[in-house]
Amino acid sequence: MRRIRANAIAILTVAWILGTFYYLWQDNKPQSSPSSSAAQTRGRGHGQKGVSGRLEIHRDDRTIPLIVTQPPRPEVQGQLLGSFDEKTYLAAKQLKPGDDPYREHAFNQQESDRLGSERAIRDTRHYRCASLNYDTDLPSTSVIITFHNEARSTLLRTIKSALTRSPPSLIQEIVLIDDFSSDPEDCQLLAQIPKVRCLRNGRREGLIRSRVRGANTASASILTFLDSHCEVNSDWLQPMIQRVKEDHTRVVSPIIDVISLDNFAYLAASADLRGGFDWSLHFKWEQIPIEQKMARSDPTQPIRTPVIAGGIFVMDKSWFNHLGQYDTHMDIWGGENFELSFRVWMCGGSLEILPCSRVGHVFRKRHPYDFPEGNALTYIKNTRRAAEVWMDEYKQYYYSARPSAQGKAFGSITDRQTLRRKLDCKPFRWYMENVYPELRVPEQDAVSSVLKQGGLCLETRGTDGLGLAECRGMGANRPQSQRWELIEPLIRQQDLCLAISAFTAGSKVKMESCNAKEPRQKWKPRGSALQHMVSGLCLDSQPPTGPPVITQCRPQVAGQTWEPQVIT
Ligand code: UD2
Ligand code: MN
Repeated sequence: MRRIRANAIAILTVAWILGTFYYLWQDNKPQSSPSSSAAQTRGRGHGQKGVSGRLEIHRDDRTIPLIVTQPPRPEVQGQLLGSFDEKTYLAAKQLKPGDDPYREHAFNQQESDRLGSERAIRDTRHYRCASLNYDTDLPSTSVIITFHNEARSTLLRTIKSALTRSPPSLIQEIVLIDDFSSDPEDCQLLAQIPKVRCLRNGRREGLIRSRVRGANTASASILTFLDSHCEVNSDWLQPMIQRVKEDHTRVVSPIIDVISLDNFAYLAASADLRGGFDWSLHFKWEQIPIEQKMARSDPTQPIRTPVIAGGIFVMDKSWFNHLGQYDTHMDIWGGENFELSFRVWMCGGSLEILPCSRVGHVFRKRHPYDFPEGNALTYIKNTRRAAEVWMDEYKQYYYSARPSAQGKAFGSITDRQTLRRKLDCKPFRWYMENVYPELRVPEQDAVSSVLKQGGLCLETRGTDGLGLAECRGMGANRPQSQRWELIEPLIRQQDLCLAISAFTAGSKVKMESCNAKEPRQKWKPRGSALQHMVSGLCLDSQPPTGPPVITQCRPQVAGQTWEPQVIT
């Protein structure tokens, strides 16, 4: 009896020591330089320390006991995978000696293959999350994963982690959409796994149309979208389904942890971030505003977010359909997360990040796949559609930040405009004031002036005409046509700017869409004159009130004397 007890103690001690070493080793593994702006801000600032025999992670100011998400037991594995033969599936796509492991997928495929499809990862949630309770009758979900030439090991890990780390009753099905990958078997073979279905596109559609196809065949009332290189963490699903069950207009995301693209280490992301963007519609993670952070007494509470990253979220299926799914004229990749985010907020819903839900994702530095129309043009087309349909007068800031978008084709947006009217969505101004007041409008500080010459004011007429006229109104009553913003190098009126029609003396001056990079629109003050920077000629109104032209600069000539007067 005593021997048995002694043995048990010895085994436990050895297991404890091994466990300790494993986690120390995991935490000290070289951490990759993160692959994107997302990863740069995510996964920062944690260290580890042992306190009186108990391992703890210190992150920010909180102490998180080390809880580990274990891989499933082998007998559970068997039931989970059905007739699917994992070994053969993975072996068929192994790298050959000498192959560059980053070439095909822009992450270290060798490391992913080596890891296998399941492993223990750290439970990265705040410790309080583990004691939260969820309804026992939560509705089930259809998990939708679209992919184009994904590595087999990462795709399988996404699926298996979802199956093993979710209560089985919550996973109705996993719908894979193979977006015309080179090898149809990547998807077909996976359909041998119970609950997994595979749809293959007959041509490359891009992730937006692929997700819509998946959503249209989904049988559950709740949709869960995942990228094809994720790994979900403990209890990732319950918090998201709970929030959507309570209010079907909520669209919720997990905190997206970072899976290193070099060594596949699973790294905790900061819990103080939300989704944001700049005027070029470039997504970024940003700190929660300080007032909101101060007001957060409970770290398990949802975080309101102006936009979602796009790849990982849960949404009620009828709400997804009611709001118009996605803009299916967007191609391949990019911009759909803004379109969806604006639409959700402006049409009566909300977006949240749930700190008690964690999903790992491999952030990459480049796209490993081709864009049939080119990467830049596709991004412009997609974001331009989002800006044109949803951003109202604020779209001018998008065009100033992304001048190359002007004149690029973006197809017809009539259907989406009709949708916006039908849904009776709020204006973008509302979104700016209520959802994202932290997004500064570039010209907010710019002051309006009148441009006086003698007693007359420069004004716009019709679409692109200009002339001098009697100055009208005072202060707020000044007409729009006589208000100018002088923001070097532009002389601006709303989204139109003063431009020369040619670089020679005598050329007419007209109004056109602003573009700070356009040489014809660049001006600077020179004494009391306004000089065109490239031609060196000066703005001149031909006597007495004729349309302005550019002429040789001559000091103190009446037609070249402009007096900007700030409108107060
Ligand atoms: C982020 C999102 C991604 C999407 C994208 C903007 C996360 C974690 N990821 O970029 O979901 O919202 O921003 O559009 O928030 N794919 C196809 N067909 C294609 C191209 C891609 O099916 O033609 C798949 C791809 O295999 C992957 C998913 O779409 O599963 C997203 O693509 P990504 O991983 O290259 O995008 P990512 O994470 O850089
Ligand atoms: Mn991705």
